[in-house]
Amino acid sequence: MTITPTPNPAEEATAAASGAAATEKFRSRQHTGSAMADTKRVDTLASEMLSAVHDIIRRHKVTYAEYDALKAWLIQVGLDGEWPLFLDVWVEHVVEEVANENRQGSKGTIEGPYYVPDSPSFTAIATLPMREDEPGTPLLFQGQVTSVDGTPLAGAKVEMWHADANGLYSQFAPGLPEWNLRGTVLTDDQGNFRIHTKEPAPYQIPTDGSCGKLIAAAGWHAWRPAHLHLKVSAPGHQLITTQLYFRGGSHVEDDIASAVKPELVLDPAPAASGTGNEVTYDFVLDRA
Ligand code: MBD
Ligand code: FE
Repeated sequence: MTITPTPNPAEEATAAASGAAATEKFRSRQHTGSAMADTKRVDTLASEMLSAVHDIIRRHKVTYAEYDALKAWLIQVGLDGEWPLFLDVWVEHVVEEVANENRQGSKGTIEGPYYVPDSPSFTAIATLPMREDEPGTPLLFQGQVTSVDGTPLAGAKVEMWHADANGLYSQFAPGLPEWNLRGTVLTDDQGNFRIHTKEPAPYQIPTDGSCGKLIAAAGWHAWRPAHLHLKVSAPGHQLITTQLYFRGGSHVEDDIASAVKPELVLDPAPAASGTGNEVTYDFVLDRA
């Protein structure tokens, strides 16, 4: 018997649909099989991971019923396409911590499952692609990209993507324009950029799939604070992947994905234009 996602005639956003899209996008972007070519390294990491599991089983006297529940759940995570979601929510933050521990410049945080490369490109003053009636408070996000020595970086790439006011990401939920709330903005000759968008809302990870089942079974919540995703890059510099949050917003203090850092919390103020809010945030890139 093949197991297929539940039919979804109303084209609602479902865990199965966003999971399948995230899994497919990840697989199409990944060419890094060689990272696992070192036998000694694989031996060390796989052995230690298994030992950690064995230790938990002994300490908590895990039963056959629990072992079978785990097996069924792991199978279902794959069927739901939720491995990218699971890993990015509960594991990636430690990988990011280790990867960026020696950076001098701006803080990074996790990428998450919903990045898409090659979004539409704009010069320094840009409005992200959005629907005519895109809901949400207008937000002007502006700043400067510099090198760690303070040199402005002209032509730096500021890629931004975020959910809409309903918590949906284009290309991972039905009914949204392909590049809704995704764009690549190039800085001007002083390294400056200005991006007009709409403030995102707090975001609940899909609750109708395997990750949702785990959350419910463990008595956790499924929320991430409202956030903007960014990748900032320039020739001769290390790309930074980050997210920015909004002070005082829900779940800034208890992000399910553990991806908030104090340096990443914005303080928007009413915009000088009189419409919506604005905030300035500068990016400092480490040399490559
Ligand atoms: C998201 O939007 C996200 O940013 C992460 C890290 C996990 C799930 C959904
Ligand atoms: Fe996100």
